[in-house]
Amino acid sequence: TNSGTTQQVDVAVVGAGFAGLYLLHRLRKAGFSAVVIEEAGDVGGTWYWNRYPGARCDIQTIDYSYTFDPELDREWTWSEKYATQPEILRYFGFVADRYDLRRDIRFGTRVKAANWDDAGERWQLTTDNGTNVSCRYYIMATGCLSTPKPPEIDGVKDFKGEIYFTGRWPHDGVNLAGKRVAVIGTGSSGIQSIPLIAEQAAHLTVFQRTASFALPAHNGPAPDDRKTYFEADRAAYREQARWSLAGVPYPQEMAVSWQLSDAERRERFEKAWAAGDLVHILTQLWADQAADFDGNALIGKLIHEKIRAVVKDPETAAALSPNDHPFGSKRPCLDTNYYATYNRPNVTLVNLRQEPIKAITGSGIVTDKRSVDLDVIVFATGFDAMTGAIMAVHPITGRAGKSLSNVWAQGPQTYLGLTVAGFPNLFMITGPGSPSVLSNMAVSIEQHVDWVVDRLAALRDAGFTTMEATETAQAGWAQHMADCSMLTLHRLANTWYTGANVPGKVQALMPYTSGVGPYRGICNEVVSRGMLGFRLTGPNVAEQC
Ligand code: NA7
Repeated sequence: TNSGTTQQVDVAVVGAGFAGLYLLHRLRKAGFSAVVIEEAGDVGGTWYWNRYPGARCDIQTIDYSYTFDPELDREWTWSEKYATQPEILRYFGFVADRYDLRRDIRFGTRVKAANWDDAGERWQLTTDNGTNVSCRYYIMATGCLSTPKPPEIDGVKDFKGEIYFTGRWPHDGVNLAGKRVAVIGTGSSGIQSIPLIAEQAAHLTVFQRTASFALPAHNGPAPDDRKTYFEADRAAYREQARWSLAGVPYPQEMAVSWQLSDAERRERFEKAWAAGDLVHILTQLWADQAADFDGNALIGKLIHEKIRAVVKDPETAAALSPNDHPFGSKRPCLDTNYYATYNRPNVTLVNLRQEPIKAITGSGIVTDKRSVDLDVIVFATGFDAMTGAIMAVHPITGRAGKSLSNVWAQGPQTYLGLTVAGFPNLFMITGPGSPSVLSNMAVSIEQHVDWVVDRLAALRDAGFTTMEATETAQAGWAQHMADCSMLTLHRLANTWYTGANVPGKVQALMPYTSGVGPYRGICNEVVSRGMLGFRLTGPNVAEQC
């Protein structure tokens, strides 16, 4: 309902991507009125914005799908092992149509401020186009990699040519034919786009700060072994994914590296290289690959060999071979022709470790050693990950006038990655503290959405009106997060997982590192133990702790 210029709903959601669409569907089915507020012109989230050449999913699309409705699962078949961005965007359009979701989504709208009204027990949202929103529950479905990082390089404004960000690629494409192009950044976005940009451009100069580990995607039809496994019993396959480490059904590897001979290790590695699957190579080589420095270092050496075998110029091969972080501690990439692209005569790699960028000028990029004239600069420089979209986009003010950016000044604090003490009835999907970016997002998103909507329905049915994490529970989660992260190698790399990619950002390992299955077990236990760690209140019920 609308009162004046304020829309009254039970639940407001920000974001109409993978999470927001499923939230809207589940909220409606649970009997809540809901509105989704979305800045973009249509559904799709990440896949709406990231339209750069070569943009693809790098979790197999058989696994990167909604699973909540077996009929939907049957109605949609992906054309490839790794779908392209346009196909994934079509999928979200299909889902939005199938469940008639668009009528409750306000496109082209931003939330400018969100304030908790303690007396009314509601969130009051100010939007940038007229109607404000008053809601009992406020849910951030804003994604983990949604806010592009500013370029942080002097002189960007002086550049007279064209500038593009992979994460905000123009919808009608970019003509790079015959142009002198630079790509800055060699994470997933750079590695996916560089081979295609090289085919179009007159000359491509890649500016690399940290080399990423990349392995060939071997894209094509979905592999037979996986398809057979999936088709044999779809429900069992999905259930196994839900209780797995990374949200893709693979068994726990038991053999540790030193139990295997060189030949056995090489055989496993070659199999992983041929599989072209990140989750396979990140979990199936040997049991100590992600926890033990020496067990891990064996993988780096094997990948360096692969790079040397493809890249003809030894200096370029050496620069492309990561030697400053353990394999998997920074997100590895899947590529199609990435390393081979450096054998093209029209491609140059600039190693910023040896010659940092001094400035961008009117005509190009100047490093300590050279000056490169350019028509186009592409920033594939990443995102203010995990907290950016929640914190930077608008002020969120909770109980007692406390703002989330102040509360998180020393790093994000959450309970289960879903809630924050002092912010009643606020939820985050794939927030910091959730396994999200270390998993198949599809599995994490569905689990978070189900858990949140189930709680809201249970609260309503029991007469509660607010739900808030206690400080004690939140401190406990921080301790548990820290304990888990000491068991992995993620803490040894400067990455967007730790906030290191954004100058001035507080350093903390943001995702939960022990996997989606154990995480799901904890969330279930919180419920079975009477909402352990949450304070619930309501007009007709005594306060519970
Ligand atoms: P990433 O993975 O954060 O990659 C960004 C890249 O840009 C990375 O190589 C950075 O080097 C580089 N970068 C960032 N800022 C600069 C500056 N100022 N100068 C030079 N180089 C810079 O983002 P992506 O978009 O590629 O991928 C994001 C995720 O999307 C990916 O992990 C998948 O989950 C899908 P650095 O490593 O910081 O030295």
